[in-house]
Amino acid sequence: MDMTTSRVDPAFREDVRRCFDDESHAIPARWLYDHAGSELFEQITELPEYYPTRTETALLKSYCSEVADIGGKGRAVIEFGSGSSTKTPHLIRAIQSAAYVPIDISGEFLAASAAQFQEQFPELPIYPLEADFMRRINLPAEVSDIPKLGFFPGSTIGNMVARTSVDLLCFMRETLGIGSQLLIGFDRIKDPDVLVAAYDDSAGVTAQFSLNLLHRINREMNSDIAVDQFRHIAIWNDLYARIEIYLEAQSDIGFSIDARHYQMAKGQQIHIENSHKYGLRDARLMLRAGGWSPVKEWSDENDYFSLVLAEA
Ligand code: AVJ
Repeated sequence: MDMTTSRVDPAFREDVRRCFDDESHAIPARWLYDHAGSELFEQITELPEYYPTRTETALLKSYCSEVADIGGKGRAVIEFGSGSSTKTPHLIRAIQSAAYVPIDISGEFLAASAAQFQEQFPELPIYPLEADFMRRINLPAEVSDIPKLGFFPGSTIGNMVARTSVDLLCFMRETLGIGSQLLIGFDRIKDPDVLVAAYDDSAGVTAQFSLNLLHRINREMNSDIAVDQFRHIAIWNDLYARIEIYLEAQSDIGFSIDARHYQMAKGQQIHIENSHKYGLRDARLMLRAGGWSPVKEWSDENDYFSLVLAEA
């Protein structure tokens, strides 16, 4: 069996082809998270410049017990984009969760972290779900009668443009049901230098994370992109309040993907990620547009990051 082509997700193939065929030169950010990408992202979360993870984790540690007090107690936690699930134990413990449903697009990564989680919580029923949460999801029947708390940390919502975020929040409301709660992280608007440094770290880990997308195309789609001919770029777009990440060709370059030939000129860019930042009122409005009522919010002393609890 030809492993290089058999593993490819048809939706990934389609998005990559579209990127080069119609010259949109954009690939959705979710394809950054194959196994290697998920591992690189874990490394990003430990970088000195990358403040979101440690700031949000500290907020969770300090305020999880309040979530329990505002009706979170005993709920099943449904985590959208669970990755390595490192923040979740605080929440599970604080609300004495009845069950845990981690949802992630990287199946291999999901299985490993679910197993690790089970060791930490031997009694907790865990139902891992390998899925792209941007498409509609059916929750396991085992949690259908348990009140739910959606958990969407990390400002993952920031990868989406506003209308996609609102669509997702609407999906989540349908999936979780009326009376559910949602605990969601929003990265805040701040000094652009701090933001750019967080997405262009001095150790070059974020660059590796971005460039892994090209390696992934090479691995999965029979292609021969010279990855070392591309450079990772992070810029702050103030009008859209977002960090934009590009891969820029450093020379005129030709490559083939799945036997189709493509050409990029020196300086041409592939747009691979947006990371939107929010004012608190932006966050509240976004939630309300998606059918969620903000209940309470917590921020760190610098207002670098906020956690918002909302109700459907
Ligand atoms: C996982 C989408 C929240 O936007 O901060 C980090 C992804 N990309 N560094 C973010 C990311 C480059 C991250 N999110």
